Amino acid sequence: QMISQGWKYFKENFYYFSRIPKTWYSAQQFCMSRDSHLTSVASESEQEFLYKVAGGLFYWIGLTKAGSEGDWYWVDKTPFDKVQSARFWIPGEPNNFGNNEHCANIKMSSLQSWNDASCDNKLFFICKRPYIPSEP
Ligand code: 2F8
Ligand code: CA
Repeated sequence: QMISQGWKYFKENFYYFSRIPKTWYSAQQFCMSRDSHLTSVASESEQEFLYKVAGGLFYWIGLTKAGSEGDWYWVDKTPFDKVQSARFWIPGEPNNFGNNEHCANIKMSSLQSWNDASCDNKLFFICKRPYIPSEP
């Protein structure tokens, strides 16, 4: 069987850790061109997997804001659980610094690792796509 080159497997999904920095939007475009999206983070074990592979470098994740309230949502359509997700922000974040921080990244090598930043920053990024077994 062909193994997805450059993609890491974890619990039913493949993850791609880019080596080239892009704006949040360009990163999401890149992920979509590879049948994926910027990653969602739906559990503590997933968060732990991601920050450990990230190794202290900054990576965009698939969390951004929409609507008049500026509510956070996952670009892969995973429902955003504000209460369960609160523990993954760096203390004091998200702070919408300069009123221009509408995209989230993994900034720290820690369970509390997320920061909101300007979507125009060029960062590495993480794509996620489900592993779909094919029939024999
Ligand atoms: O102190 C936290 C603060 O640090 C930076 O702003 C000075 C970050 N900016 C970027 O990463 C672009 C803020 O997002 C962060 O809240
Ligand atoms: Ca911030």
